Amino acid sequence: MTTEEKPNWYPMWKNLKLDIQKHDQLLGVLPEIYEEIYIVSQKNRPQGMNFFEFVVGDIHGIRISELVKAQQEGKKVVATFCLYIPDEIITALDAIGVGLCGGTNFSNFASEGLLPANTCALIKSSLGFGLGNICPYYQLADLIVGETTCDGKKKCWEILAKSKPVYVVETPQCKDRLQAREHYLAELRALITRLEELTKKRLTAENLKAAMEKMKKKRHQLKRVYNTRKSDPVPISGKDSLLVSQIAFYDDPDRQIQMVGQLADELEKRVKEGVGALNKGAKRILISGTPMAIPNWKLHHLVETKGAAIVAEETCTGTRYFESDYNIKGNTVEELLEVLADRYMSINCACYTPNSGRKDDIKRQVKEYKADGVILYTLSFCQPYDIESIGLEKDLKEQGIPVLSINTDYTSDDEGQLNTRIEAFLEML
Ligand code: BJ8
Repeated sequence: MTTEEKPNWYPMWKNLKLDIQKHDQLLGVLPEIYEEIYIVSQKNRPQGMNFFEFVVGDIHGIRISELVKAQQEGKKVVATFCLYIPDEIITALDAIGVGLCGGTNFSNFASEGLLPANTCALIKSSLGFGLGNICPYYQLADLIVGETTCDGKKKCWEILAKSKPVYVVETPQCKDRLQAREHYLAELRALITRLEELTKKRLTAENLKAAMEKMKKKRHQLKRVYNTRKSDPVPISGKDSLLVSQIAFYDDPDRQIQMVGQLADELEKRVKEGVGALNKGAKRILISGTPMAIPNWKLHHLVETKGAAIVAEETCTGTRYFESDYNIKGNTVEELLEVLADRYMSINCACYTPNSGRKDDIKRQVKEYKADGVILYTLSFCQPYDIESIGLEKDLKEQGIPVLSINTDYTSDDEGQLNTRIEAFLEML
């Protein structure tokens, strides 16, 4: 099977003749996409991006060796797909958490026949990565922890469970209710029991507190990077910043604290010196919507190659990942779990009803990041975000905020149409 028989992702895929079912060939492909799609047209990049470039170029290299070594030493690898599964609990039990996802359609062949055609690209891609044995992170996972957010993911766990141990956390649907908090807490306790069985470790107030401190520091460094994007000129492109967030999901947290921290130092210096990755006065765009998993850089590429700057992403691969914070208060596991529950349930995902907090987040971020306009980004067939985008578009426009709604997938089929719409939107700002 060649890529020519498959839907294209970006035009370069048409020229690649490789057997996409062969994992070793795929290892060489990601850096190639990265070179062709990612690097092109990026200027005046921060030096600190060298590390992140290395990590994405080596996506199946050093980190995978580290995970293999850790497993040989008795540690467990726990894979998750959603922000509502607390990294703190996994880390406290001395396991390694990796956020899995899928940002390309080259893995779809492996999920064909298992999912309806009108399934969101992220689910198709993620399942394909797992079932097609393409992604070594799936292969290494000792346990996959799913959740009951959207319907597509709920059904996806049943399919994945045929080939991997899967545990599903029942996340609540109406988070504003008191019983939703109690339910989430009960689900976290059940998750802890499952993870304690897996790791043969016990969750204590001490190890949980230490993990909370680590995750807090990691998110703080990402927040520093995002804060620098509030300046004009932006010291880092949206594309680079997105890559930094994407890598945060699978790289070692201690290394992330160090390397994202170093990048933030450099960006803060750039801000003081007025150094930009895009021109001063460039149109400033806030993206809001569905997550963008590696190597989904499509929208950032299309917007920033037109000279505009993406200044923030109100997505799970953006501000939703790090904005909610906590004060680490409490001396018992129960008290700390309550702090965690409040932190996680304050993330505003469209899978909740109602989800009015997201609208407030977008309006606040438009001000904070001085955005000239908002692009509402929805992966095709993602009903929760698709439906929310209609009301959001109307509401933001009424507030005088220019909005462009984009519904797309991982193919390049709509690239011409998107270019026209984005150009018209930027001209209008
Ligand atoms: S907290 S956004 S990571 S659920 S795009 S698979 S919603 S059909 S990813 Fe998500 Fe957690 Fe929410 Fe974030 Fe379903 Fe939509 Fe696909 Fe999605």
